[in-house]
Amino acid sequence: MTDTNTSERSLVLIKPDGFRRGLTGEVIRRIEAKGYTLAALAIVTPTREQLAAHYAEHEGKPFYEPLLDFMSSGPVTAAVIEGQECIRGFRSLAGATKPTDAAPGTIRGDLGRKWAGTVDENIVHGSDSPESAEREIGIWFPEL
Ligand code: DAT
Ligand code: MG
Repeated sequence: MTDTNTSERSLVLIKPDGFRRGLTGEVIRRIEAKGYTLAALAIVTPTREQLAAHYAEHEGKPFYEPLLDFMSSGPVTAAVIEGQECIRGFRSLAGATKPTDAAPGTIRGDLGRKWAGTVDENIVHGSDSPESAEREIGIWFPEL
């Protein structure tokens, strides 16, 4: 990973499990406490089309349909966050994909756990590269 002085933007989603459990404020608190700023914030009930675009890279995988079902099961909070290296930094705050493996201190490690079902419910999404971030921001905040 190259370090950069240029401010970047990342797309964060607080997924339906996080929204239902009332963890929206806690996730935003951690983002702000880290020092990143909010550039956009919205509560959205995602459409299937939005989710298919967002998760296009996973189409055909065994967890793809359960993932779309889960992600369309209720409102999500979408945010654009800003700051130097915030893409990598938020992934670090979020922790490993599987909440069982995510380190304590991370969002998924502290607040998530394994539940019954095919898909890993893990509270948050964060973009994984500058290219993904710009693509995903276009899906959730077409006006930006
Ligand atoms: P991440 O969200 O950490 O970037 P990802 O992009 O590989 O992970 O996968 C998207 C989501 O799909 C992930 O947050 C949870 C779910 N998922 C990924 N791999 C899975 C698996 N092997 N079994 C069940 N769900 C999975
Ligand atoms: Mg991903």
